[in-house]
Formats: sequence, structure tokens, C-alpha cells
Amino acid sequence: MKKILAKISWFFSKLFGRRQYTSVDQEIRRKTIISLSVFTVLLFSGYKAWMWLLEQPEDADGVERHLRKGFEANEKVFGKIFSNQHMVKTFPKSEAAEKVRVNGDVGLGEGFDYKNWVLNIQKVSGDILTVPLSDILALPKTEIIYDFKCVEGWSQVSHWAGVRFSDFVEKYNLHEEVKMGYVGMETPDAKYYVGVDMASMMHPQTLLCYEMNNDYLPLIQGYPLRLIIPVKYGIKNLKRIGNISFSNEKPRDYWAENGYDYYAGL
Ligand SMILES: Nc1nc2c(c(=O)[nH]1)N[C@H]1C(S)=C(S)[C@@H](COP(=O)(O)O)O[C@H]1N2
Ligand SMILES: [Mo]
Repeated sequence: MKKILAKISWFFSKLFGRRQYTSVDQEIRRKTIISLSVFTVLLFSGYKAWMWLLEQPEDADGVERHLRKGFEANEKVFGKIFSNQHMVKTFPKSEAAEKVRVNGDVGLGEGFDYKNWVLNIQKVSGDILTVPLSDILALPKTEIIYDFKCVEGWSQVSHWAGVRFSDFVEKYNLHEEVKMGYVGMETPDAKYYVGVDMASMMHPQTLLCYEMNNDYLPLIQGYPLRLIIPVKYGIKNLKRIGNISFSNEKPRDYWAENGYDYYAGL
């Protein structure tokens, strides 16, 4: 063993040691050997790393686990830190669109019994709290005019009003509930559903919204109650809320299931 080590150190001292060169040829040869060895080592380690990545097990949806970890880390940073700690820019009423764009009708099917609608809140105790529209209309009203953004690439300044989710929480003593990490919401028929992190739900611009342009919401825009959550893309702004629940696991989310970022933060 000692002999081998001595041989190796002799080789390296020859290669890198400070010496007088007898010719330019020798100097060139030495530099070529060094470059070739460095290149070989880099090539080999690159190949090894690539093979290692290929050998990693895949998730059910075919995404390499280690790449997936990268995505998830990004989601955590961008979803949690950036999206819910700032106020979204607001606009004067004069800039709000009169004809508000309509997009997405999943869960807004025919046969909705709007006269008997109530909001169902699943409490952590297991009890269900039911709140009729008249009680929601009686809570303090907050308005917002902001640039609503859809992931499909359009945006529009629009004018909404409703009760802040955080005010609703106070009014109905949902203090145990908001200790949880996420809020799950779905349409009465459960066909469209979203999950939102608690910090974004408790953001002062997040509304349980019942008005657009000083009037009730049109049916296609979520009458009687929708979510307006300016720190998120349109996909999270669920129209026609039927049920609300709380959990520490991520609630199911319609567009996350279809490959979009779970947090969809702005
Ligand atoms: N119930 C329900 N809510 C929904 C959708 C949907 O398909 N069904 N689409 C979402 C998307 S992608 C967007 S951009 C907004 C559009 O809201 P608007 O129709 O009021 O413009 O609603 C969101 N909420
Ligand atoms: Mo959207």
C-alpha cells in the first residue's frame, strides 16, 4: 500500500511539481496531460451523475423523484413566502371593466337550487355550521378593484365586494379551524374544488364575494358566493362556494390535479 502511495505521489510531483523545463515541447506535453486528465474526470463524473439520475425511481405520474423535490421546494418558497405577504395593487373604480370576462364553468351546471343555497362549514369538531346568504350580507362589506389574472394569459381590472374571509372567521369563531394549514372549498355539486394555504386565505384582500360592479354576482360568475383571492391566479377563485373545510394536508385541487402549480400564487 505504502509503495502504491509513493508511486502516486511521485507521479503527481512529476506532473505538477515546479521544475526547470528543458524544452517548450516538454511544457506543452505536461499541460496536455493535465487537461486530458481533468477532462476525463469531468466526463466520468458527469456520466455517473446522469446514470444515477436515470436509476432513480419515478413517481406515479412519471416525474423523477429528485426533480420532483426541486419542484416542491420551489412551490414552498414561491407559494408561501411571496404570494401572501404583500398587498395586491388596487385601482380606482373608473378603471374597472363594465363587461367582466367569464371563464370556466366547471361545477356551475344546470339544476342548481339557488333559493335553498346555504354555505356549509365543516368545523374541526366535526359539526357542520350552515350560514344563509342573508347572514353573510349582514357582515361588514369590503370592496376591491384589482387586476384579476388568469393563467391562460389574460387579465382584467374588475370590481368585487364581499366579506373578508378573516372577518368571517372572527364572526363565526373559527379560531380552531384557522390553526390548520389549508382551507378546502368546493362547489355544491363538488365538481370544482380548490385548496388554499391558510396565510393566503387570511390575507386582508381575500373575500367571500357576493357582488360584482355593485350588483349580485351573475349565476355564471358564482352567484350567490364566490372566492376572490387577489394573491392567487384565477384558477383558485372558486365560483359558487358550497362547502368549506379545514385540514393540515393539502385539500384536493382541480387544476393542481391537472398539472398546475398547487399554490398558483402571484
Ligand atoms: N366553479 C368554478 N369556478 C371557477 C372556474 C370554474 O371552471 N368553475 N374557473 C376558474 C378560472 S380558470 C378563472 S380564470 C376564474 C374566472 O372567473 P370569471 O368567470 O368571473 O372571470 O374562475 C375560476 N373559478
Ligand atoms: Mo383561469
